[in-house]
Amino acid sequence: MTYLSSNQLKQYEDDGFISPINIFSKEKAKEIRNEIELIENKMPEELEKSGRYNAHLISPLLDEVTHNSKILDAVESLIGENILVCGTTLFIKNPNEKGFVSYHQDAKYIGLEPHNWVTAWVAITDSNENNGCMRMWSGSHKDNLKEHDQKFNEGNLLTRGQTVKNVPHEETTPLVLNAGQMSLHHPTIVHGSGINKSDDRRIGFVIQSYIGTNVKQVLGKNSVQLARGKDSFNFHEKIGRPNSLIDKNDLKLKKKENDNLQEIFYKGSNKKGSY
Ligand SMILES: O=C(O)CCC(=O)C(=O)O
Repeated sequence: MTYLSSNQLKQYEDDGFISPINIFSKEKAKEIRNEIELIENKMPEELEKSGRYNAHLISPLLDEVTHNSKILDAVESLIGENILVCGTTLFIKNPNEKGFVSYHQDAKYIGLEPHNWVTAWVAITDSNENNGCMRMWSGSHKDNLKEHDQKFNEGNLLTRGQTVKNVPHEETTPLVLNAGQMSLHHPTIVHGSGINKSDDRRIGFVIQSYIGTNVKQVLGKNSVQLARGKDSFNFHEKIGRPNSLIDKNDLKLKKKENDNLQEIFYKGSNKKGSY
């Protein structure tokens, strides 16, 4: 099944991303935002810092997004019919905070090889130039992996402040999305985002990433969910889907997964420097 037109497939090949893609209504997006904020209110630390990873394991609505058939149809057109969910991240930028994401390539630090995977960025709120939407360096996915500085800079939402130098910011494309739309991006495209200058939150729920069953984790270990098709490679441990909202056992599983992820994200880190 495909949810993408031939123009969109060409956009992915030429530019390294596809945007925007309609997935669900604004009303559904609001319902999801409410569930995220309910978790934040009940358990203030649960979605902060490294807690922002794998919220789909404790939120039935984020789980529903992760396994949404329109998203999976689109993903299938890019990586094939056997699809695993490797993890998710909530990228939240609150107004009056200095959160930004430096220009980087996901494939540089995620450890997923070969690059038969794709990242889906789902807008839970509108995302635009004023509130710090993602910006893509079109065509940069065709180059080799670039050197990244590790800046550990304040406000940077990346664990090590991984930064590609000399990105022509003026030439990058802003991915403007309405709540309920998504973009898809290639593992090697250079991308980043600026700070939120609006007076509301910018919330992106990112499936990072959907991987083909032939993809290995070469920097550590992380578990996966089967999203579609079958897995005849069995490279990864499989985990289930949430029992209910912030279930006790699901919270433990999320913690375990996120501890493993920290290992991967800090691998190769030599404090400040390049890699
Ligand atoms: O949400 C953002 O601003 C950046 C997200 C990102 O870098 C990603 O999804 O790979």
